[in-house]
Amino acid sequence: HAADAFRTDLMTITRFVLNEQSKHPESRGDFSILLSHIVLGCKFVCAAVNKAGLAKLIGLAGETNVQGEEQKKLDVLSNEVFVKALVSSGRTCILVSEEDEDAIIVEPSKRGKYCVVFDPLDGSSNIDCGVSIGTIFGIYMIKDGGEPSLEDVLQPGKNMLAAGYCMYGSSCTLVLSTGSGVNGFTLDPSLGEFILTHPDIKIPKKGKIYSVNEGNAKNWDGPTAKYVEKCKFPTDGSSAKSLRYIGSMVADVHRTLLYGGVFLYPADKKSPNGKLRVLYEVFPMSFLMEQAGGQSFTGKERSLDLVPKKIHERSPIFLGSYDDVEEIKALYAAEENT
Ligand code: P6P
Repeated sequence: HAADAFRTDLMTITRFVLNEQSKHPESRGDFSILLSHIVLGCKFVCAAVNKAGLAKLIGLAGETNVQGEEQKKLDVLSNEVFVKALVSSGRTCILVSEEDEDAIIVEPSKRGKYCVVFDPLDGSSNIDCGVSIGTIFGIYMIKDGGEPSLEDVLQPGKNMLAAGYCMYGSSCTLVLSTGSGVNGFTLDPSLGEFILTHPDIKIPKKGKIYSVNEGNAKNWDGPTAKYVEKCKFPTDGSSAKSLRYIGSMVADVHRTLLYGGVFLYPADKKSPNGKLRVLYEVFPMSFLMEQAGGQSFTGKERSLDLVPKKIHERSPIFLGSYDDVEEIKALYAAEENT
């Protein structure tokens, strides 16, 4: 009846983060303040993405809208929003964005102890056709209290304190882990609040879906080719897996997290390190997968063990259901031993 329409005990992301903080009595709340600024950025981008079709925000910078204002491309706009939100939080000291060639060192008066790596609008090439896109982020603690430097962000993914993504699609869903499990929140536009809708997400141990760009098949290495062959023509009597590939990492990973299966962006002859970026695509998604009971592999090692040398370096990635990734690891190990 009517009372159910308005659940009164709303678990908002703000309340959730403060609950997490209360588990660390020594905490001064810096982390909660940082996360609240990331959430603000996501709300802004969500509104901008939803308006894009109407306000001609789509397409190349330089277009002018009905007010004759110079329009920024959505990913440029999103980047500015996140950089400003993170700097104004007063809790960051160095930022790495997919949109900026160089790391951003925060001015001394606004510095905090966290380093944030992010892709403000991943998959933005899909905006014009309405495919879901997203923001991906990861958070490190500065290595030592000194002057912030690249050493503070060239840390292995296993050192991340938190990671998450916000997917802008039919609804706006923020998936977050602060190191003790994964939780999903959906934006209620009438409240302007992210509400806990997916508590304690766990990825199925094994899945029936594989997700890869088959168009690159001619360039794959042996183990990847063998694994995809097994998905299509299983030899153990199991049914073939379904192929689902959206071409927007946040959407493909979100489906993998909820439904199970495996997402691959392998190395190939053209791109020996694959396409996806270590700091703000591979690490955050791998962090979430492990926290949800899945795993992530680069073809050589556990993705989170990788130590990046450059802030925009790439790595192959195989992530998803634990058992599915185990199969891929076995194929790469077998190749090692030949
Ligand atoms: P391909 C989008 O451009 C992106 O960076 C990821 O979001 C996505 O997973 C990947 O590239 C798709 O790449 O080569 O399959 O089009």
